[in-house]
Amino acid sequence: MKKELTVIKLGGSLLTDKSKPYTPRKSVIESTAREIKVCLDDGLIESLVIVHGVGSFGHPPVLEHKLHMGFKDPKQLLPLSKTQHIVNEFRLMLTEAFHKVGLPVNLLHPSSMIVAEKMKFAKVSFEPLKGWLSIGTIPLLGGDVLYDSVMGFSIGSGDILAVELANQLEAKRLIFAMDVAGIYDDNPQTNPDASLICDIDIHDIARVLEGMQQLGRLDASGAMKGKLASVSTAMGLIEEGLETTLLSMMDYGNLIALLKGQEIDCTRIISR
Ligand code: IP8
Repeated sequence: MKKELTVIKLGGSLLTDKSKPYTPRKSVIESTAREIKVCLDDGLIESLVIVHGVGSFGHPPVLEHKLHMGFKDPKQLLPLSKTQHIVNEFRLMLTEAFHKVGLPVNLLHPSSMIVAEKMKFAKVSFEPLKGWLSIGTIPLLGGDVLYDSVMGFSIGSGDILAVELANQLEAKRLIFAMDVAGIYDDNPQTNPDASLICDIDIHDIARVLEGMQQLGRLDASGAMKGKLASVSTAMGLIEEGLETTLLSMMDYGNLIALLKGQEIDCTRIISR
C-alpha cells in the first residue's frame, strides 16, 4: 500500500535568527530534528520530504548582490557562487543535525531539478527525488537560486517548492513550521493583543492577502505574506483534501501533538 506522504517546510525564521546574518538557531534545529524522528518512529508520519528555508544564510547575500533581480552582469557570478557555497554550508549543518538523530536524509538541490521562467517553475523533474523517497531516504531540499530561462537566474522559494512537491507527490499533509504559531490578525511581535486565526478558508486567502497589503497587518515578518501567497497556489489540492497547517516548532512537542490530533495553537488552511 502507498505510504501517506507528509511534506514539511521548516521556515528560515525557525531555523535561523533572521535578525543576524549567518546565525543558525542550533537548539531549535536539534529539537526539530528530534521531534521529526519521534513522529517517524511512532508512525505519525509514514513518508516524508523535508523542505527548508535558508533564512539568514541566503537572504543577506542575495540582497547584497541583488541576485533577486536576476542576471544583469557577469560580476554577479562570483557572489552567486559564494552565496550558493554559504547556503550549502547551512544545508550541511541541517544534514548533520538529522544524522545525529538517525534520520537518513538525502540532500538534493532544486537548481538541478527545476528550470524557472520569470520566477515561476517552468520545468520540473522530481523523478530522482521520487526514487530516493521510494527506497526510504528522506529528501531534504530548500530554497535555491534557479536557472531562469528569462532572467538568467531567479530565487526559488522553499514555500513554493513545498506546494509543488505536495502537488506532484500527492501528499496527504503539508506543514509549514515557523517561529510563530500561525497567521495572526495583527503583528504578534509588536501587538501583544494580536490573536491567532485558527482556520482560514482557502477561498478567503486573496482577501486576507489584500488586507495585509492595505493595512500592513497580519504580516508578522514580511515573509508571512509570501508564505500565504504560496499556500494560495495550493487551492485545488486543499479542496481535494490536502491537510495544510502552519504551526510553530520553536518548542518541542507541537508537531507530535498536531499529528496525534490534539488541540494546539496553529492556523489550518481549510476548504469549506
Ligand atoms: O528561504 C530563498 O528560499 P526561502 C532562497 O525558502 C535563497 O525563501 C537562496 C535566498
